[in-house]
Amino acid sequence: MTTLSPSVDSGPRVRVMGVLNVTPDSFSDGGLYLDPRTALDRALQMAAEGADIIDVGGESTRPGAGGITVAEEIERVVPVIGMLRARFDGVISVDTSKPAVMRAAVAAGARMINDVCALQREDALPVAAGLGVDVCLMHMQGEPRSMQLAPRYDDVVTEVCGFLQARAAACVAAGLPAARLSVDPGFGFGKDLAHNLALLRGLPRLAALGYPVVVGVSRKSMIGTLTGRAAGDRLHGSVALAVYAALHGALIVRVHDVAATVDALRVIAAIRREQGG
Ligand code: 9MG
Repeated sequence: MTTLSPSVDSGPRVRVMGVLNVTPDSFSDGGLYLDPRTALDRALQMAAEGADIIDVGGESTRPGAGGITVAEEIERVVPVIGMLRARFDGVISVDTSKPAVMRAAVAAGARMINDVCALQREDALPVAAGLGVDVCLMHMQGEPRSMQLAPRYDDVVTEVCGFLQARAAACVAAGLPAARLSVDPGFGFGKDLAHNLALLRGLPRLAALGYPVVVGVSRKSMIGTLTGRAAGDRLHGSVALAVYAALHGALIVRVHDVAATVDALRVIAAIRREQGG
């Protein structure tokens, strides 16, 4: 039996999820990939750079974002997923909270649902359970429109762990196998800088829940606060946090800058292999 903690165990390879926002208004790449062909090219570029998963989203979840209709969201993501399915062997994930979008995306070839609402919307849980795909359950306090106004916790790590554990239990009770689930503390979703830093320190506790932990910090405002840099200039901070997350229990990192992240993770994987062997 190993006595190594997740932070020093050589562990399984950390997977890279590339972000593809087919939206006009996402915080760092909004408007760049609204055209399905341009979106496909970007997805194929991330695949060539080593992405294991491509996460296709049609609705921005940045702080202050408004909503769009089901039809608009399907119109944005389904053509891209359909074209990508024929050209990419890895996992296509759909970033949505809407049951009808989940159904349409899986019919087009998605094999994972990334839900920032953790399947709490009406019908989302039974629909996802019936689709037979993997699901990432993310924590968010509040809703995108207002979540950053005054986030408050007594103990952010304990509360986020408790929420994710309860949502995972609800999924299993609804027939979604535990082996299909991953959990994500939702950096920046109703969290200030101190909450985000506490959650990074608390990653081993999240990993101890027993589900793969997904971490999405790429280009987020916490990096802007720490470095003073704009969203398009946060590569170094993003890679540093992806490496930190990988060393402390994350099994999937959700990133915009795939090539740089893959290189960094390859380097630390080699060190960890030596340590493990
Ligand atoms: C859609 N989306 C935006 N940020 C995210 C994050 O941190 N995690 C996950 N799972 N999805 C996210």
